[in-house]
Amino acid sequence: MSNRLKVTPNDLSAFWMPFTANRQFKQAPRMLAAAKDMHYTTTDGRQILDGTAGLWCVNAGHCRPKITEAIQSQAAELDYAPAFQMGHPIVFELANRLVDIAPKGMEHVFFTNSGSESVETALKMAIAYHRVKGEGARTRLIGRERGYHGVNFGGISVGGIVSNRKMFGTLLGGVDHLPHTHLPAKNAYTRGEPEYGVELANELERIVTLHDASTIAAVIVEPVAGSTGVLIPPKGYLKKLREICTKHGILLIFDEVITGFGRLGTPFAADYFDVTPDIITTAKGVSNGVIPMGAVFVTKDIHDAFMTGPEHMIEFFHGYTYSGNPIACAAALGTLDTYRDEGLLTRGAELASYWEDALHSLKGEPHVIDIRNIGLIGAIELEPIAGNPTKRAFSAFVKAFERGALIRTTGDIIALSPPLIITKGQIDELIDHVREVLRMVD
Ligand code: PXG
Repeated sequence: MSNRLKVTPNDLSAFWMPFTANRQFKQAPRMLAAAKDMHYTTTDGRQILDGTAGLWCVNAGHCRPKITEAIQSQAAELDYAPAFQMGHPIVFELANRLVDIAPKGMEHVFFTNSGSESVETALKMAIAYHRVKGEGARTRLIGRERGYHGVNFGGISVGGIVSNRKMFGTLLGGVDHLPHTHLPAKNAYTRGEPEYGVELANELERIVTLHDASTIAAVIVEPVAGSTGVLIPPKGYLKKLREICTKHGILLIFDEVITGFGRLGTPFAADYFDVTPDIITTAKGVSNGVIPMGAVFVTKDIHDAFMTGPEHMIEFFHGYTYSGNPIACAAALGTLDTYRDEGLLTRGAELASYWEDALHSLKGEPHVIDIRNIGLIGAIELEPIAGNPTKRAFSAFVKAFERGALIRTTGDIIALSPPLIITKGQIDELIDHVREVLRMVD
């Protein structure tokens, strides 16, 4: 560890931390100084088992050599190239490599710098697509309750997490929401996809009847809702959504920012559920979280619809200064090499049943009211403390960190999503940490 990293800053006030209880944190900071493979090292030298792949992004584990080396050499060779009206070779190489592993039908890639930007890009593409096809009245966007699509205005408008919305005014107009699919009374302790709830997809028909299909551009859902606390789609639900969208000429967007790049044991959730959307938004795992990057996959039909008009004209008035940044591309190529060489995009499938059994062994532990899992994702829902929601899970998070495990909580739900390199022994270790903290918290 370099000396620079050993120094703990003594004034924490200048940095306004994102999605953080700033005052609590600054009283008792949890500082990470280094990372390798499955572990973080804290500034006081403790090893922390990473149960969350950072924030669902470090799918290949930490400080992997191919990624580190790719970034280092790219930074010394071509640091930045203008993203508009100019190109550089590896952004094209990366797009091809991504299309090669993408679900069938996804033939083009648009680069962004985050999941939030991928979502905004997809929503704008959907609306503009209908317009270039001569259906400019199709502007409505349909999201889902409890959905998380990042923090920009489009994303929070189609999203369905109230605390992310209520402070920010009127949001985008012309948005409606499907009901969420969480049915604990019927589906608690389901292993994998729940039995009950496919009929909730029919709510889309009701929304279409209300607004008329001719006004609706797209439906956006997370195939597995992550941030809200891991909601796994009921059997047949996503297929049903696909059918209804196709019937009414509505684009289906899968937000795979979390599920993309091996999280479910398949390269993408579209592969897992055998449902092909029209647009897939990704970020996080595309570059192993190491350099910010997002990628939006689209079908040939969508891409080609824009390729009309005079050839010197820009076809899509959208893009970011850092779209396809060379160093981010190098990181992504190093990431894809690591995934390929270690079989990580399908490793989750080999571990899924072990993971499932380990998680469900927590049934009966104090406060547990539901356990859910799919691929290498798990959630343990806790009974909230009466009058003090989120406190119990937050205490579990703090205690787990003190014991040596990084877990993630949202509301009173513990969410787990380890790097895809985790061993069976480390799965046992992680679950034992959770078991112990459940026995410790009030
Ligand atoms: N869509 C989905 C489905 C996401 O999960 C985003 C968009 C936004 O990505 P960016 O890169 O703009 O943050 C996300 C992000 C958590 C957690 O603990 C989840 C996310 C981010 C941070 C924490 O559940 N998801």
